[in-house]
Amino acid sequence: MYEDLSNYHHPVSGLFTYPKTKADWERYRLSDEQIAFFHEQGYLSGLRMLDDEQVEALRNELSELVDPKHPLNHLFYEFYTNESTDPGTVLFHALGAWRIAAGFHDLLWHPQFVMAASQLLGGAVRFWHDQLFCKPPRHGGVVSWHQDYSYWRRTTPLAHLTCWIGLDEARKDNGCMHYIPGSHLWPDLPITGLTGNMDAIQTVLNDEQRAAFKPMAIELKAGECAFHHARTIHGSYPNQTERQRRATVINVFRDGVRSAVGHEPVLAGVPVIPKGQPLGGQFFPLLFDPAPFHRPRARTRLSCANTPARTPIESAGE
Ligand SMILES: O=C(O)CCC(=O)C(=O)O
Repeated sequence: MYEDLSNYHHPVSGLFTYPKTKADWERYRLSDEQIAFFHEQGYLSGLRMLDDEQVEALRNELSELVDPKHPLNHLFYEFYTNESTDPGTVLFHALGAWRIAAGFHDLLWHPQFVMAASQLLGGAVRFWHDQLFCKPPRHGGVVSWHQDYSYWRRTTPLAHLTCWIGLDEARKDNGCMHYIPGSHLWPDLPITGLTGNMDAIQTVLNDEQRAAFKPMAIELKAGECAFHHARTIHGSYPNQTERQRRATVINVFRDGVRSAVGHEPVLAGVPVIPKGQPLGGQFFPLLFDPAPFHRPRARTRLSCANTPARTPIESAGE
């Protein structure tokens, strides 16, 4: 059955299990040291998100999604079978898999993801969009150094977070992610391109930033993830191996982020949100609200306050 899964603001498959009690939730909580590391360095890597079976299920869904003839391909906000500007390399990149495939949809409510995101953002977590980044063997293209927020200025204020999840083991030789530690404290930089010339960003850095530009390779096993701040400079080198390098990315923001544009949609194909209005409704579900965890008197309701309920979609006016 094919339908737009953005109509469901709760999990629709049995791929993941969701905590039922407060104690169940606690096991996903990041430590104070992990949170401090994120705020100092602008990233946090090495958390296990998916088991082998879940990785396999998402790979299977991905193998259908990459086909431009998929019956729901029109639901992608953006879809590039090859976004590379270098004709010798390939970078598959698409936004919107959550609307089409149940596993990628349900991943948004993954307890490890929402708990960590809420701690790193310091509040309730609202969905922005997802992304798929795939580099085929031998000629997988680069993702050039960039800050995510350069591409997201149509939403404000900056309270955004990215989670990169490996669907293959990612090593230096097949194009793993790299971060520039500390660059989340730098100002906003202009867009210098997402593909093609890896080092185009160098043209907009000052001498101090160039001196501090020390890439950190983030090698991860399949199913592990890394979070980064929306100003953290990141990129990935080509895949020159015989192995694939596939990844899915979830982008979220703290609830309350508003539209900064009134004349165009914040994402291709979604209705225009008036300037100044908080994002919400069908395309921007609230994924997790930590407030119940901080209300000492609500103990009986605490236990299942964040268990994704099988309820109809949130009202458009939320
Ligand atoms: O997967 C990649 O290589 C790049 C991902 C990326 O740019 C991102 O997660 O923001």
